[in-house]
Amino acid sequence: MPIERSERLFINLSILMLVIFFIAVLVSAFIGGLQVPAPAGTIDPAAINQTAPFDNPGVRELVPGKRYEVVMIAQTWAFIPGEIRVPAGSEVTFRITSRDVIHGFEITGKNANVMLIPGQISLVKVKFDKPGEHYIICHEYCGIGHQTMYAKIIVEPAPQAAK
Ligand SMILES: [Cu+2]
Repeated sequence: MPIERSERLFINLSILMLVIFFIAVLVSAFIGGLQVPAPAGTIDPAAINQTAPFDNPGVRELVPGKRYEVVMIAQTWAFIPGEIRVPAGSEVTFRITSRDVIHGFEITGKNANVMLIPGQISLVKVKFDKPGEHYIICHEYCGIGHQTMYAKIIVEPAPQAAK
């Protein structure tokens, strides 16, 4: 059965678009550092205060000056802890959950953006190369105090290497 010329053109355009989008996915995954959210565990939101590690939120040093873990709780309308200090050149894994409603987690100037769902634990890995300040902001509307919900990340100059 012959295919009409205009139909053939649209079939070819559709195939071309699939190829372009597939290449875009590969580029963002391998060059853009795309992080696909993966389930990192579940938690009973009512028992956060009794469940490790969320019973003790804060910054943990895994490898001094290089690798850190931040255990963080989002709740209306704050992130706990509200201020984080790490040295430049460190890789930080954020382990976050929400105590009450759905919150957002975005780090300004970084490739980090997840939703925080009560009962779910999210993991985000971020590298901080240069000294400076970043903000963690909530991007899911979570009530009348939503616009005040943020935390600060202070990236301090790396300590001089011992000679
Ligand atoms: Cu919010």
